[in-house]
Amino acid sequence: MTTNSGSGNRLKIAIQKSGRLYDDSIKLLKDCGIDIKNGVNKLKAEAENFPLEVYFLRDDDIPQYVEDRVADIGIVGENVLYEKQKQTTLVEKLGFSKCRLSVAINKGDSYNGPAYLQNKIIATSYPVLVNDFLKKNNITAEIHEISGSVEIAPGIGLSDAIVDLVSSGSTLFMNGLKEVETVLKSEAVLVRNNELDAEKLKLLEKLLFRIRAVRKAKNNKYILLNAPNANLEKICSLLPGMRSPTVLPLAEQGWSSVHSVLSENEFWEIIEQLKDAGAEGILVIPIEKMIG
Ligand code: PRT
Ligand code: ZN
Repeated sequence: MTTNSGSGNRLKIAIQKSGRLYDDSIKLLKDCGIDIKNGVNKLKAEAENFPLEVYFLRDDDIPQYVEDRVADIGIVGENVLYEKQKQTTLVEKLGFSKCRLSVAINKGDSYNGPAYLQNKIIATSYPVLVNDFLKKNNITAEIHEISGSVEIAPGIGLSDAIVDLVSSGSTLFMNGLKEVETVLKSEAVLVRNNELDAEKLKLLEKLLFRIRAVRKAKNNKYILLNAPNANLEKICSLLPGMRSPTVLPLAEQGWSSVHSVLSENEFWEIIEQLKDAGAEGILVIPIEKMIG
């Protein structure tokens, strides 16, 4: 493969051309300060302010292109990554396009674990992952591979069960099916070619540094509040901050302004405790980037 079109020093990233991964992939790059001009139906685009070249592809093809180093890195769902079994390295989970690959059966049937599937016909677009799942559970079943609308297979008598991606569950529900077992939990991930040279790895590190700062910021909020000095110690103990909270005196005697950072997970619980400890005028502000 010749890659010498003056782009040797650019990191080549493959992202989905259109579909469920597209918007969040572009947004992630944008949040990392990387602007991409994507002409309609273009296969390739160059970032303006980062040495990055973007290839727009079908998600199914991304693992192969990364293995072959047509692209140095790629963004793809774990479901596709593991199904395709290409030689790539998972660099980072990206936290979007979350879904699960699940077994679903007719709503009225009772499920007694994977043994339910013994000698049954299973329709799926993920034969490799289903085969692994069956093997792991010592089940023999027939896999019927179909590429789309898997959820209609039981209704038209094509299969007894399906294994398909689920997010809200409404597709299953509308087709008279119920989800009974998770085969794989999936989200978008960043993958890379196994043999990137030092220069490409350095660029990848640079990109990764930005991605982590963006993701960390998304999971954290900046919080400001007014605290009566009498309760300051208690309030500060609830707020870890990046190092420790910032405390500034208010013009009003006996009160301080406290600034800190809270993670999304513990957010509501800590807000309650802060109020109980006498905090007032609590402001919560999104953080754009978070370093360190
Ligand atoms: O054209 P190309 O091949 O690139 O795209 P595609 O049509 O193969 O993929 P696309 O864009 O539909 O999905 C891309 C990736 O998004 C998948 O590989 C998953 O990693 C991820 N993802 C997240 C999902 C879903 N959620 C999802 N709900 N992919 C598909 N679905 C489908 C599912 O197959 C089912 O038909 O949505 C339906 C179920 O959704 P609910 O909400 O009704 O449960
Ligand atoms: Zn696809």
